[in-house]
Amino acid sequence: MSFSIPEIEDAEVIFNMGYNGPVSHPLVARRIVRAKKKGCKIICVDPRRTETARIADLYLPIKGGTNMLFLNAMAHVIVTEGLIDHDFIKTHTSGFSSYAKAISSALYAPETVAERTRLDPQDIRKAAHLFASSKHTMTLWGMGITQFSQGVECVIACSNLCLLTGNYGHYATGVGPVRGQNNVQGTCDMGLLPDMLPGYQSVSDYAAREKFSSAWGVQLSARPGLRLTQVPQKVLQEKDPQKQIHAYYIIGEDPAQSDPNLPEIRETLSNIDFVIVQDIFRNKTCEYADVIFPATAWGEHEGVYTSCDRRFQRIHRLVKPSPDLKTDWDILCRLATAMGYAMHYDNTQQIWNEMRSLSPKFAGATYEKLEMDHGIQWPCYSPDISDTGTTYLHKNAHFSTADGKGHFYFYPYTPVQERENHEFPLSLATVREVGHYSVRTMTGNCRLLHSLAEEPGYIAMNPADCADLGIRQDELVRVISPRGQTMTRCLPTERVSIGSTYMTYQWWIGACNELTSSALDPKSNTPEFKYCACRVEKIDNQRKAEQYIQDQYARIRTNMGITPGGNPK
Ligand SMILES: Nc1nc2c(c(=O)[nH]1)N[C@H]1C(S)=C(S)[C@@H](COP(=O)(O)OP(=O)(O)OC[C@H]3O[C@@H](n4cnc5c(=O)[nH]c(N)nc54)[C@H](O)[C@@H]3O)O[C@H]1N2
Ligand SMILES: Nc1nc2c(c(=O)[nH]1)N[C@H]1C(S)=C(S)[C@@H](COP(=O)(O)OP(=O)(O)OC[C@H]3O[C@@H](n4cnc5c(=O)[nH]c(N)nc54)[C@H](O)[C@@H]3O)O[C@H]1N2
Ligand SMILES: [Mo]
Repeated sequence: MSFSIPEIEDAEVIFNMGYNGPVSHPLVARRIVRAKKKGCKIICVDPRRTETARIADLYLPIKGGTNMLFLNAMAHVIVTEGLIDHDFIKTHTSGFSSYAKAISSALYAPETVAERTRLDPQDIRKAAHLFASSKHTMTLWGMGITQFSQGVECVIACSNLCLLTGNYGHYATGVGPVRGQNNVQGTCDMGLLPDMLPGYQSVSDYAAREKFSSAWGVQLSARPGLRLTQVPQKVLQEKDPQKQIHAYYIIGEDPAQSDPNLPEIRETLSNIDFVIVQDIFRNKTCEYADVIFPATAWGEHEGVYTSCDRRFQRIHRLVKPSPDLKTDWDILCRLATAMGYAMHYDNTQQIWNEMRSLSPKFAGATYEKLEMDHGIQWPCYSPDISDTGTTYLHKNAHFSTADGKGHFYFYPYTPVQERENHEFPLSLATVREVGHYSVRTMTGNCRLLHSLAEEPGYIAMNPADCADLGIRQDELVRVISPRGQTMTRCLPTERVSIGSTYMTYQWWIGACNELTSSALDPKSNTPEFKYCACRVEKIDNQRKAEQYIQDQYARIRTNMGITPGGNPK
């Protein structure tokens, strides 16, 4: 994220693209509401009428899976109607002329994309004018653009809009990928990306690799590792024994619930010789584990989390964990030592200081400074007290590229990988709900949240589609895709357009990942969670179906070690 979360309140225009703040990040959403009260104009682009759509000045109900057509049409209007910031483009960017030529093609005129995006061309023109009307336009995006087979390119297309209009490099402007978990940014910062060492130093960078190799006393490989979603292919299809995966060490992830195409994931997990799961609860993946390492949860350990605006935040132990639990870092040290590499730290501060000494971007973020105020935002280069970190990136529009300029890249539209057809006439997008969190191990073990929403969740559908199928609110229905099927309840709602359906991925029985496809973005390997084809079937014997749900739930909870009251054993 190039700006800081508090800056949202000073935005003059918010371009909210495929992001559902009120459900996913209520505290961020509150800042959007505060900005609106101060006069900020909101553009919301989402196929579903979300709460942000409700308060938006301009709501564009885009057809799912057509983001690039729309983003290119936005750029087309900005370029062809002369809304660009000439000085900014001349001084701070490169590649404009070839980009402008491609984007000016009639293929991207709002009138040309209207039918496929299902948007009114006048609304696209209005949105482009509003975007370009301010130097404090902030772009917020979420999984509604990244969880597609053309995710990365759409992110770049959003960045192009900021470059075109001079919306980079000063206060309250820029790009905002509002990230998922409290520490998903931190895992990237610390080198859990397969091609990066801590501090965004590439494994292919010889000098960086040598620096880490000598600090750790081992020779590091220049070959990037694999990504989570590449595992099924490496287990099920790889013929070369040297490249097959035989062991899988899973820390704080529940692929048997959260990965796409669960029938394929189950086959994958069953075919791996050795699986370790390290978690704070028994999750679905534990069923496939040879070894389970129980770890401490937040509140039981020390550490640092990074929020999505690059802010390192020190966390403290509040509760003493039970003696049979260890922290994640202690388990890793013991495992490494048992495997012949003596890894030892006395505490998290030692780990942090070693990491700072090897990562220039983080070098100045000492524990002492993190304790002051509200943490430190990277980059923070000097331990000197005067270096208080960086609130917004690319100051004075100087970018961290070789030539210091922002680069334009043009991408044509790539359609989604699976479309509605005769057998599967509806589209399915999978999203989140406010009362539960990802794989629900944490919130599903909380009795209060239990009472808000229960298994097997819902499929949201347009009332006209429900009427066609003769299904009513709360009735159990079967949802089927080319990969599998699941059972859930019907939720008729006008927020969803005809022909499209929505499920949340929180449910153990109504598990939408039985249906989702494993098509990936070729650049990030992120799955196309937001689009596949499905059909919904009425269930005649509702009593039997209700009984099935109860039996299934009892079985799953027993497997997970949860007693009927919702408390873990
Ligand atoms: N309560 C709760 N909060 C959470 C989570 C949770 O499970 N529960 N999970 C956390 C995690 S891991 C993450 S990554 C974040 C994600 O936060 P968000 O990105 O807000 O999550 P989603 O609901 O998956 O998707 C956002 C929106 O994309 C829209 N969308 C679908 N298809 C399209 C499309 O083709 N174009 C456009 N423009 N929009 C589309 C959906 O309708 C949805 O409103 O939330 C985090 N916060
Ligand atoms: N259909 C569909 N599927 C999706 C998505 C979607 O939009 N649609 N979104 C995707 C996204 S963006 C994400 S981020 C993933 C999330 O999916 P996951 O990462 O699998 O889910 P989480 O609930 O975040 O947590 C995973 C596990 O971490 C454990 N855990 C929590 N704290 C700790 C800890 O301190 N230490 C250890 N060792 N374990 C801990 C939890 O108990 C849980 O079992 O789901 C993805 N799957
Ligand atoms: Mo996420």
